Parts: sequence; C-alpha cells; structure tokens
Amino acid sequence: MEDHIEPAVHTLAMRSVIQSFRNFVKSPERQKNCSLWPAFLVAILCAVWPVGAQAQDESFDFENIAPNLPGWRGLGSVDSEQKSWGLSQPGFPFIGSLDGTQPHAGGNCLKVEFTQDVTNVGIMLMNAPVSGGSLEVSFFIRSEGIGADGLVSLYQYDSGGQRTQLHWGISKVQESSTWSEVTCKINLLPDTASIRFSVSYPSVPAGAKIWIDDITLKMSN
Ligand SMILES: [Ca+2]
Repeated sequence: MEDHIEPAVHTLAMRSVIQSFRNFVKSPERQKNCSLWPAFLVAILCAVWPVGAQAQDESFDFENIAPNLPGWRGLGSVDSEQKSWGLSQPGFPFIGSLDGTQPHAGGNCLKVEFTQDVTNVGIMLMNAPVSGGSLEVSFFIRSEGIGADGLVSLYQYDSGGQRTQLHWGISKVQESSTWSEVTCKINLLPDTASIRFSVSYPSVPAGAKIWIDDITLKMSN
C-alpha cells in the first residue's frame, strides 16, 4: 500500500496548489482587482512551506474550525485514478464534514463518508507545526462499515517544505463502532518544522464512515 499511496500524496498536493494558482490567474476577480495578488501568494506560501514559529502543543477538537475543514485533505483511488482534494469539496468519492452527532467531546467531530468504493484511501492533516526532540500524537476514532483495519502514518518536513522522514503504519486503527484512542510517538529530526498526519486504508466500500475527534500533538525535548 505504501508504494501506491505515499508518493502520490505529495505530488497531488502540489498539483492542487498549482491548479488553484492557474484558476486564479484565469479568474475575473484577478482581472478586476490586482491587489489580491499579494494575499494569494502569501496563501500559497503558507500552504506549501510550514511556518517557522516555535511550535507548541496542539489540539484539534473540531470546535473552532471552519466548515470547509482547512488543513485537511483526502486522497483516494477510483478506477485506478488517484485523486487528492479538500475534505469538504463535493464531487469526490468521499467527503468530510463537521458532525455534531455523538462527538467524542464538545459539540463537533470530523466525519468522513464514502460515496463510492475507494482504494488506497488517506485522510490527512497537512503541515501542523512541531518542534522539539519527540512528538506524541493521540486521537480518537470510530468507524462504520469499513471492513478493515487502518494505519496511522506521520511525515516529517523541514522548514523548506522538504519531507525528511516517513513513519509509515506506526500504529494500527482497529475498526470500532465506539470511540477508541490511538497513540503513537516518534523522535523528531533536529530540523523538523512540521508534520503531516494520516489515517489510511487499503480499500473502503461505499457507505462506510469514519469519525475523528480530539487529536493532540504533544512535543517534548
Ligand atoms: Ca470535538
């Protein structure tokens, strides 16, 4: 599975940024208001290169997040065509949304619902800033109709946006209709500035669902 899903993640994310840029160049808004250029370029840089500020422990509880789920992406293959997209973007084989039904805590969690059979599926949190000697990642997950265990993977990136290390499948996610906690820990390279986090499955049938809540990144020296 690693050979199929992992190289495609970076390539497709870059293609997405490039396509967004092309769309913007062609857009009527650009022609009406050139002052948008600096803001758009800053947005591209923020998307591709992680911020250099000192990272602190982070939590992602889905309580104060925009409905379009910024920072999250989905990856999946249908009919051998691998695609990557924003989780709230319609028209793809699975879609993410904020769900207030039975969150692990608070009023919301992330829900991902599959509308078609998909293979090599990944749900990714992009470019979370980190620092320090080690990182512990924990989160809560439940699922319905997946029919397979999932894998947690972490990707380390330096301040230039280059991936420096991949921790593929460092924890297993067992299918469960009730919330279960998954925890994994990695040593950070000295120049690591950000990580990506993914939960992936070899295949998922149409109609299956995953819920995620209370992701915590704990950093220590
Ligand atoms: Ca929550």
